[in-house]
Amino acid sequence: MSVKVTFAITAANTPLGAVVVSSAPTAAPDPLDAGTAPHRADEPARHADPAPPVLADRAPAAPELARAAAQAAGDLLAPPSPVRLGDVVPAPEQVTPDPAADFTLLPEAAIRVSTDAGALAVGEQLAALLRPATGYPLPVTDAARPEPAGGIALVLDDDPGLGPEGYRLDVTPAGVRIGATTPAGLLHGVQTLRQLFPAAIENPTPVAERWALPGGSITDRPRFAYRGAMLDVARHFFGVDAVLRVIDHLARYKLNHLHLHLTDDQGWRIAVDSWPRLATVGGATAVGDAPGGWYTKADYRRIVAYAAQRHITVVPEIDLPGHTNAALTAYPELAPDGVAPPPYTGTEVGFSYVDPANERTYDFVADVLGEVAALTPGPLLHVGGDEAFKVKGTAYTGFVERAQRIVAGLGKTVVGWHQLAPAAHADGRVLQWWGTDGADPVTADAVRRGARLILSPGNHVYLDMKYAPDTPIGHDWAGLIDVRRAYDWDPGTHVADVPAEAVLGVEAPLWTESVTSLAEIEFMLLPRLPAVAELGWSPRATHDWTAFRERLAGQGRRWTAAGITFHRAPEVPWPADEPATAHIPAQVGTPTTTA
Ligand code: NGO
Repeated sequence: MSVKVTFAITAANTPLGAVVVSSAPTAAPDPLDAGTAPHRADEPARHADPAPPVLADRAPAAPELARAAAQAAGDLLAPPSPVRLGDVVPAPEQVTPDPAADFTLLPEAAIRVSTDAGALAVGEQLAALLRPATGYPLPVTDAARPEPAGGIALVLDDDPGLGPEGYRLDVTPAGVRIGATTPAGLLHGVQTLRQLFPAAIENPTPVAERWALPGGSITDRPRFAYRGAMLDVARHFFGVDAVLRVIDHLARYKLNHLHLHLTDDQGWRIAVDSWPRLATVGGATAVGDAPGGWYTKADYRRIVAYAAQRHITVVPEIDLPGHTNAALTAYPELAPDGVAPPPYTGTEVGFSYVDPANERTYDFVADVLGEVAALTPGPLLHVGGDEAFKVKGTAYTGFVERAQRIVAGLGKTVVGWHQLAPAAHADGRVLQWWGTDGADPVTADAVRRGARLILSPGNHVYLDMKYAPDTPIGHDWAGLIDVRRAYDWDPGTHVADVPAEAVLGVEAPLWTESVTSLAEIEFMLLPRLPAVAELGWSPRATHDWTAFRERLAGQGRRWTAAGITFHRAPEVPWPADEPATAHIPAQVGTPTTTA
């Protein structure tokens, strides 16, 4: 019998009604500058005082002429877009506003896309993002050389300067043009465009709003090639729908890797045909006797495909040789004493391991990694390697070196937690550094031998850490991580004696010992995930906490409109209608168990 957990999500579908947003100043306009004085989108255009009568015996003064001109212009002036061109997270590389070039999307607009299956798929995603709130049909058509023509053009360009993920976005009175060399670049441009619309664009149902965009150009590309988040589905199990929603959050902030921590002491979450009891027995449990569950191969493929459509690569982790109690309950022959341990539903670490001295262990490793590799189109396979406290010295390095060879034999590149460092180098291997002290000579030495790093410093980006002492869930072993702490560090220089070129990028792990629902996942991810995303994407020159917190504040209304839970962190200046609170709203995901 298979047990699956699904989540009934209610908050996401709650229509929130019209949200009218404007960041334009509301101070009285300067009459000399009446032609450009901003006013709110929901107010009638302001008019300057009536011009005084012109006396026949003198020429009109300059202020009088200005007033007359302003009055003549009157309602013909379109209000400016409520969003500024630079109000984007992660911060773009180059922003050139042109206030004279604002554009408003109208009901008859179309999306025109280069003739290419990948570009068309991005066009359809853009349409799906914009249709609910606008209520516009937004047909998607393709052409050899698409033009904005009063709508939006997504164009595959030959511009090597943009790199494989960069894009250029132009907003002009003629429409929007996004150019990129790949569909991935187009999608990143689409995510930027999405943030340039008024926040009400996130509403799931039509809103009466002027869909104005700020004029100008953005040229953008990522600082690091690897930008990721990890979800631990082993301590608590989360169904496919929750994972897909997390993928949406990653895509929104231009992250391109989802690391799934699929196995641990408390549960085994992926079906393996050659060792079926791993899922059926090992998958039945979770922390605190919460419902277990596992992904069938079809479930896993669905996750991989959904991620791939968003240009996100799934990195599966099978944690070895420690963190394996669930596997040992299913196959006691792998345990050092050959005896099945009891299922484990607590939160301690470091006590379990598969026997590195038993040849059968390597059959298990090869079979499991082989099946997972076959399901995974991405190049990376994560073998864990953390906290195997009972497998020491050469027993540990010997095990790791065999596991690394097995991964290479499958045509994949091995990733492991940085505890793998003392083992021999394997071609291309990647270490995920989760230390809390950047002085780490063992890791630096592995880098000298050829390893590259993904940075997940525990005291900056472990999103299972509490924000503050009163955060209702989470750990604090690596300290408290408020938004500023998540943001204020530099992946390029963080680990001593590791050059920036050896840093592949950043990843924010969310361990789930205390996280039990989709609402709690979102509460821990937001607003810290965008901070980590910005470290991975934006050039260091844009790094500025004061500017970041302002831009981040603008995301709050978007999350609210979309029904996404987030922590209203007090250090972020949320708009006045977003009160600062630190509670998790009532559970939005109620686990239901089906046989
Ligand atoms: C550690 C440990 C995990 C815990 C996590 C909790 C790593 C790589 N191993 O990180 O098993 O869940 O801390 O913060």
